[in-house]
Amino acid sequence: MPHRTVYDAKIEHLQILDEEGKLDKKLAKDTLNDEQVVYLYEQMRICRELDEIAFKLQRSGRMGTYPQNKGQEANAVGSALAMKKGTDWLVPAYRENAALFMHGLPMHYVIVYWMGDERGSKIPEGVNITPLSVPIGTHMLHATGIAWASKIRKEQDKAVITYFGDGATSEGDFHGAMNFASVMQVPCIFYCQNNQWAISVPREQQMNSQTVAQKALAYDMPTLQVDGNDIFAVFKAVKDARRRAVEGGGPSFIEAVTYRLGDHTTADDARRYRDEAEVEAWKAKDPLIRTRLYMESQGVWDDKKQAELEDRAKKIVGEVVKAAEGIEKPHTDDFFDHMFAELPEDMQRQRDTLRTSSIGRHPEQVGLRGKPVQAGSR
Ligand SMILES: Cc1ncc(C[n+]2csc(CCOP(=O)(O)OP(=O)(O)O)c2C)c(N)n1
Ligand SMILES: [Mg+2]
Repeated sequence: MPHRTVYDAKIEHLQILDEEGKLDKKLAKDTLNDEQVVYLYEQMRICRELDEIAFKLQRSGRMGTYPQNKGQEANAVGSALAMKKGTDWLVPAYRENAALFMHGLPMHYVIVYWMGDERGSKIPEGVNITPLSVPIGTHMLHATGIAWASKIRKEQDKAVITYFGDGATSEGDFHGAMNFASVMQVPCIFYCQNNQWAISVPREQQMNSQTVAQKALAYDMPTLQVDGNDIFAVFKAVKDARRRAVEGGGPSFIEAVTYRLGDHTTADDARRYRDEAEVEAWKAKDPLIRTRLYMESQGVWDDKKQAELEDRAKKIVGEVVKAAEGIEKPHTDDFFDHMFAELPEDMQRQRDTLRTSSIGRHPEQVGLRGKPVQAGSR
C-alpha cells in the first residue's frame, strides 16, 4: 500500500463548569469538592485584589511595570491544587501569581520583584518555585532540565509544571524544551495560557495553527485543550497529566483557553488595538463570576461571605504592600556581590568608591582608570 495514513490525531476540548456556573456532574467526578472550590475561589479573589492594588501602586509611582493576571486566575489556582506542594516544581512566566502563593511564595515577593528589586527573585529555601521569567520562553528549558534531573535521580512522585503564554509557543526555546522533554520522557507538564494576545499581536497573526494544543503532536505528547476559566477542567487536566508524569508516562501539554482582561502590562494601553466588544464578551466568562454562581447554586456561598472575603482580601493585600515597601534598602555592594567568586581589582575599586559616593566624578579623580590599555593587548 504505497499511500496510507501513518499518523492521525485529533484535539479534544474539556469544559466541566460552563459560563453560567453549571457543572457537568459526570465529568466533575473525582475532581473538586465544594470545600476546595471555596478555597480556590478565595485564592482567586485575593489575587484579583492584589492585581488592582498593584495597578494603582504603579500609577502612583510606587512600583515599576506590572502585568495583571486579571481573568486568568482559574489557570493558576486549578493547576496549583493539582500539583504537590513542597515536592513538585513550578516554573512560572509572570501571570500565575496565585499558583506561586499556594505553593508557599510569600505574596510580597511578587510586589518586591515588580518594584525592581531582585530580592523578589530570591525564593525562600524549601519553596519549589523558580523566579518569574520575563524573557519569553527561556524558562521552559529550565523546566525540562529540572524534570530531567529528577528522572536521573530517580526521584519518586515528583513532577514539574511550567507556565507560558500563547506567544511563547512561537519561540525557538519552546520547541527545544518540548523536543528534549519528549525525547527524554521527563515528568514535565507544559501549561500554555492561551490568553489570545501576545502584547498587541492577536493569536491568529502570530501562528497559523488552529489550536496551540496541536503543536504538541509534533513531539508525540498527550495534549488537550481546556477551558482555562474553568477551575474543574484545569484541575482535572493537570491532575491527569501529573499522574501520567509520576507514573513514568513522560511529558504532557495543556492549552488553556483564557483571556487577559487587563492590559498586557501597566506600560500598555490595550484599548489602542483591542475591540471593546471582545473584552466585554470575555468579561462574561470571568472565572470568578462562574465559580461564584456555582458556589451559590450549591448553597455554600452568599453575599455575606462575599463581603467578608472582600474585606479579608483588602487586609491581606494591605499587609503585603506594607511588607514590600518596608523591606530594608538594598546595599550598593549588591551590584557587585553576585557575579564573581572573587571580585576583580577594578571592580573592587568601583565598589569602594561608590560607597564613598564618588561616582559621577571623572574616573581619573577616583582612580578608576587603571593602566592604559596597550594596543593589541586584548
Ligand atoms: C525573549 C523575549 N522576546 C520578546 C520579549 C518581549 N515580550 C514581552 S511579553 C511578550 C509577549 C508574550 O506573549 P505571551 O507569551 O502570549 O504571554 P502573555 O503576556 O500574553 O501572558 C513579548 C514578545 C521578551 N520579554 N522576551
Ligand atoms: Mg498571550
